Amino acid sequence: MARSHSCCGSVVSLCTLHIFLTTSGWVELQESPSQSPPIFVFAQDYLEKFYQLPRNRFQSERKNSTSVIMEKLREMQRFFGLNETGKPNQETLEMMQKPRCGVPDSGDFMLTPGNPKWKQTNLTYRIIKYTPQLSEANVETAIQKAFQVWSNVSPLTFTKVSQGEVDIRISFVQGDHGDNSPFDGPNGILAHAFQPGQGIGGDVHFDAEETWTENSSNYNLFLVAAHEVGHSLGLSHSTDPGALMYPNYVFHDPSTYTLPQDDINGIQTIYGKSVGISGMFFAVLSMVVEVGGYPEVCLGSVKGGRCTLQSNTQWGHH
Ligand SMILES: [Ca+2]
Ligand SMILES: [Zn+2]
Ligand SMILES: [Zn+2]
Repeated sequence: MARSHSCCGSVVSLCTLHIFLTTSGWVELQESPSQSPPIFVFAQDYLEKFYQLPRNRFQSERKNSTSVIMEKLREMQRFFGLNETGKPNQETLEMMQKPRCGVPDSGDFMLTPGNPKWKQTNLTYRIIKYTPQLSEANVETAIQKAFQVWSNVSPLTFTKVSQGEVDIRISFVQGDHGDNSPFDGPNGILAHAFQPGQGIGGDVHFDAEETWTENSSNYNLFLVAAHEVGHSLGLSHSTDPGALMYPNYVFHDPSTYTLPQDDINGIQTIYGKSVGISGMFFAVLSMVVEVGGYPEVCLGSVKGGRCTLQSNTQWGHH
């Protein structure tokens, strides 16, 4: 895994801060003058965003919730496979600095509880708002490839629509954009997406203040989009650092990217496997019945239940 482990990360530089663990388990900070925000605010903010630590409206309330914070810290450390100390030690703070998805690692995300899924397998999407950093064609290619990662291993199909109502709306937005989950400027939270459902359900938002790329520099749009589409389809975060649904951004070469087994298992648990050979058989049968003749034999590879025919026409399953 090509995971980056830089100490002086991009969100908040913690390297020059000295941390002393107190007997109560929380921290006292010895800050160099320009360091802001302090670590405990940073750590609490992280736990509030991603581990459902209740938000305290007043600074004074924070003092009373040390045990709650420690429990949430342990939960976070458990998720990332760190030592479950309940204390914001160096490795914990470094993990919190990594750029990541805005969807929480535990509990329900904004919408309906349970395990929502799309009832139909033929889904539509629309790119509502583009980023000026990439050409529209490049954005469309990245998004299309992101959907393909999932359609390759499931019965799902995705069709791009340019007008009207669709299942999955995609947009680049910044700051507070009306869904109670504001973006935070460059780095930090890169994007988020909603579970399957009506209205905002399934929608994908990218932080428009990130630098979006089609290469290895931060942040590769295809990789982030493929992750977010996983949420749009009903998947939550994986603790497997190799999985696409791992919450932190990890670069992989997009040109050779294949979906890790953990994610394949996840999507197939919800929607079943791609229709594959047996589905092809029935598709051929129905085609014979329909046109009263024999179709061309599938010579190409069967990908995502699709067969590329000799005549170069594609057909799938229903
Ligand atoms: Ca951001
Ligand atoms: Zn995510
Ligand atoms: Zn949003």
